[in-house]
Amino acid sequence: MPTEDVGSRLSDAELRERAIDVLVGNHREGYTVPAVGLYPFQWCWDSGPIALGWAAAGRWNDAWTELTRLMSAQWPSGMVPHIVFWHEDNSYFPGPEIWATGRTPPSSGITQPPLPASAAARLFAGDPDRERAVASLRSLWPGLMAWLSWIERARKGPNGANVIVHPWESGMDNSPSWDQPLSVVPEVSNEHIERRDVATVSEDQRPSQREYRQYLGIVDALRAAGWDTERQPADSPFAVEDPGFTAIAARAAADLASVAASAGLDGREPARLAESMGAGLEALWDDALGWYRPYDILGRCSVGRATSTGLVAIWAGIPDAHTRRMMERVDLWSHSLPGSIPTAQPDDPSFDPIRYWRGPVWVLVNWLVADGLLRAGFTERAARVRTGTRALVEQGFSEYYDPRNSAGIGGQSFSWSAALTLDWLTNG
Ligand code: 2M8
Repeated sequence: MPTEDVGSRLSDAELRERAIDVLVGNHREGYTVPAVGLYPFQWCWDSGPIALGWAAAGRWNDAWTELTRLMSAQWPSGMVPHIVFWHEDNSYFPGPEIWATGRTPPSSGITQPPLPASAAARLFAGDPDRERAVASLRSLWPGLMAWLSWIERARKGPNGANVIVHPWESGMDNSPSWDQPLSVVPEVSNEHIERRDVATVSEDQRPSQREYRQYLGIVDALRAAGWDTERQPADSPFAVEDPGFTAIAARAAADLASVAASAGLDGREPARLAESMGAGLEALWDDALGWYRPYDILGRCSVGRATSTGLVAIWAGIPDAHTRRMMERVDLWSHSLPGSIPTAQPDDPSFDPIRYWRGPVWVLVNWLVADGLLRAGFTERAARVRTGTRALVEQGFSEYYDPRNSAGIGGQSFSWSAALTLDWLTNG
């Protein structure tokens, strides 16, 4: 992200200072909220990028603490919850009383992609204090491995890919990829739901009311089944093999395997998991579409078109031919939509340029794709994604951006947009 990028208005130093201000403003005791007001707790996969942001800011203790705090909420099965409600705050719905998981600290009862495991490996490799790096990784290791083992054990689908039991587990909540499996999910039984997100963000940028009622319908079903994290794919009315989740899990296992030996740990088990999850991901490749597609277990078919959940497979390390085919399609999109990579296919009827995961550009998706491209040697394409992302974040660290005009929308002063900018500014 060099300063001389065409269109740059801010210097690296100015951008850096603004990004640090966002993280500082969102920092709580030992963890960082994604956005004040909109998301006032600790979110699982957000913690990964946020930890990298703290490291890039030189605040290594905060970086490690972000991860240890998250992992301290791990369930005995190995599941790491997608939200940890560290304190009371009624500005978010559904809060702990709806989840009613009975856990201390209060948490949701579903997970999110295990990006924090990759963040731990990155922190370990980069931390200038080697003693702290070794001690921190060694203390996180059993929990991270238990998480990945639980994913392999309790969330392996018929194609060998990883199963999500709620769209929230994908992190890409209202992606058009979930429309078909969600269409058979019953809505929550009670009449009244108290959405708070629409108090902060315009309703046309958020999931629909029907989707929300179905999200809560799934929570109802899992709660009624007693939050048994060993059998959630059977308990949920929504069970889908997700390429994005699988890619992040496969890469997490590979990242842990790659640093194990230098920390005096055994890398054989994470290497085995990486191979197994990587094979599951490949099983989701749809050669006719030229994209990775989710598989709906209950409907017994592949679903969705070209969306971000298939594209982030690039982060895992995939065959070059698959990367090329997906990026050729992305290049076609960028003729009409200059604001970098939309999260859904622009000529699909489901596309909506401002509605959350149905079209807008997200810094995290760009970062995952650019990193995967770079590692696979697609240097020029990776640089293009970064340049496009820089033009967005210079306007402010928004939650997401309209790909038609690059306007920053959704929540503002958003943690991972700032954190990943810091990572790029610091680590190239
Ligand atoms: C969004 O999801 C939460 C539910 O988990 C929500 O809409 O209330 C998603 O963008 C998700 O990926 C993200 O982790 C979370 C916090 O940033 O917000």
